[in-house]
Amino acid sequence: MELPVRDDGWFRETCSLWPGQAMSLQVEEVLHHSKSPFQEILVFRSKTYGNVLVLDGLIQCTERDEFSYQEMIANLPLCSHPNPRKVLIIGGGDGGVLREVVKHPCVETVVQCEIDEEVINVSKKFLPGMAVGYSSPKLRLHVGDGFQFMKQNQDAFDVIITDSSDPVGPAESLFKESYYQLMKTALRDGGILCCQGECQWLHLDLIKDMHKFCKSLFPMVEYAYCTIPTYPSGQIGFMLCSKNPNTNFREPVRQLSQEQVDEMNLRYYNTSIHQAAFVLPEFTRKVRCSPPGGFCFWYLPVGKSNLK
Ligand code: SPD
Repeated sequence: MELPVRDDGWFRETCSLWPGQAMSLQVEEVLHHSKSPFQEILVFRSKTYGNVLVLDGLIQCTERDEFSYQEMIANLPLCSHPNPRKVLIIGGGDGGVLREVVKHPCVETVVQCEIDEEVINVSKKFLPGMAVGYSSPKLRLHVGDGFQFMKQNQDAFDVIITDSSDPVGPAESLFKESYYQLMKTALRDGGILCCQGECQWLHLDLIKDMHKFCKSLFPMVEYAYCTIPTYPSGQIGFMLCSKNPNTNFREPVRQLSQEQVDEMNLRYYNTSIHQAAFVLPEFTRKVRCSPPGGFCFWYLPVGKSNLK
């Protein structure tokens, strides 16, 4: 297996999902390189971003900036639910989302369903600051396929978080309507889901399609985003859906005090950034569509929801 580090000592992330651009990190030492039954796993120590986990050539997390994504994908849904007691995480093998979820005292049980046990083991070894969640007594770890797991566990969860890789290869199905339908049946009444939602600078068509089918399935749907230097274009988004028509994602029903933020050791998430995460730039509110005969722009008025 060829080591995906260039002769000049740099790792370069390229992908058909972001043509013509690349994120590069300088490698100090390759710590792990293997091929699991599911994917190629690389961990290296970088010059300025700490240890970095790369799956099938795509950066999943770095020790320096992972907290923004992991805190947001966990806390946006958890603070939007009045009493999340049982949580399901699909994916998230590095453990960072799990670390954030178990911090909430009201959360009693977290089921993590990760298909690739090797990612869990590698993360425990090289990303201990993320994998710390695996020692929580609240955890029930299930190594297996998320689709199968949800088919067998219906009406079971208050919150479902999908921490997936990008929609190329195996993770592609996690961005489809059938997957969201399955999550809907696995949620209890009033349940909320939050999924990795790619980047508005790169994947506006995908986001628009996802938003459309989500609106056909759930009464409340919103899109939010955070900044993160090592993801493509420095941002990543989140698709949030609720079975409760009264959920207002923009005004979290559970607002953390500064004391709670400090106690939970949050470094990105607070109530203000929760509220701000749903304020979208004009180019995202004006979603392009291409009807027969040309282009049109749907102007989406400022209101309760940016994407209608
Ligand atoms: N472009 C990379 C998107 C990766 C999202 N998942 C990251 C896993 C971190 N827990």
